[in-house]
Amino acid sequence: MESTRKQLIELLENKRGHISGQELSDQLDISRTAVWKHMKELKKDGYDIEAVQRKGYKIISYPNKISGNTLQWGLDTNWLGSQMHHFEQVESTQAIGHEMAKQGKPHGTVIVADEQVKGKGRMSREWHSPKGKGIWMSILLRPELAPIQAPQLTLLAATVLAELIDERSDLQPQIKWPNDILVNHKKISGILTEMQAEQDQIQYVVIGIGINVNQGLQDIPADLHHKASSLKIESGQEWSIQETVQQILRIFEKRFDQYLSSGFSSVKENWEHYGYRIGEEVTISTMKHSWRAELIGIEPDGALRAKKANGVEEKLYSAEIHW
Ligand code: BT5
Repeated sequence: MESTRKQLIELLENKRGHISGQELSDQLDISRTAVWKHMKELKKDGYDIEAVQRKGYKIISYPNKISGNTLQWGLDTNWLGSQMHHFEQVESTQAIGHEMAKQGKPHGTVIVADEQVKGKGRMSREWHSPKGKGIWMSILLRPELAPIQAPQLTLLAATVLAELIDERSDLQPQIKWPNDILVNHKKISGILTEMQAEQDQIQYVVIGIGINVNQGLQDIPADLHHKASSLKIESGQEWSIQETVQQILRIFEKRFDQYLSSGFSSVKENWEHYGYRIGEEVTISTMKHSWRAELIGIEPDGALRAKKANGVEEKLYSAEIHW
């Protein structure tokens, strides 16, 4: 996203020594006062900027804290993240997503928090979201889709995260239907899609994405050790939260636009590429029943297709999978 702020950073970065206020004002075509105001904002966002009389400005160090501004710098999307709201601590970014939707915030608004104290999973389960260790983010969308299509957005988000991990590392991400991203059989990430809809039209959707990024084992509750992990534990290195958020948004925008223009088939293909235990026998359970079946893939509408031992195939819209 081109903004004066972004251009200002680039000018500061590209100059070896100091760059004068006059030069910045000429190049950016803004007043000296405006330059000074931007500098104040940069400092607020954690940039350490040296200002020397008659020489000008120079970046001494970059922020290591995230803000709405730092998340937007270097973000090369067209609409996703055009409004970026960052919070240090929230109960849940989902709740804020709903509030912002009701306030009329636009399609593509993104909410990111350093910490959630009431992070939630599906069916009111808890989502552990420790401070500064992961990506706790909600995306507000206002798509012209029917409510029945909303689950497809969960699958789309899952493919985006799998693609990101695939692009950025040697890890082999897999998607466990419908919303878990696994690496080495452990859950790294979960997605929660919530919507407000009229009978045949979605008003808005809030897609919640939780990714365990830089947790060590000690940052993961003991009762989850057997089934949860983080990108850092699995890859052996720290990941930049800021860059990772930006990459997710870039891939998300691309895949979402593609989905709107050419339908669910591209998502389906991508999903099946990463699908976990496809072709294998698993246990499927709903509130009432539990049975063994072979996972076949997903349907053109996103439902899970499975085959029972007696050969009968079934379509599932909500269920849990175990093995
Ligand atoms: C999910 O639910 O996987 C959806 C998680 C969505 C979290 C995001 S973070 C941003 C946004 N704001 C929110 O408040 N939520 C969204 P589900 O499939 O129901 O899985 C929940 C289960 O995963 C829990 O019951 C635990 O067993 C396990 N779990 C909890 N925290 C975890 C974590 N950090 N990593 C891996 N597993 C976890």
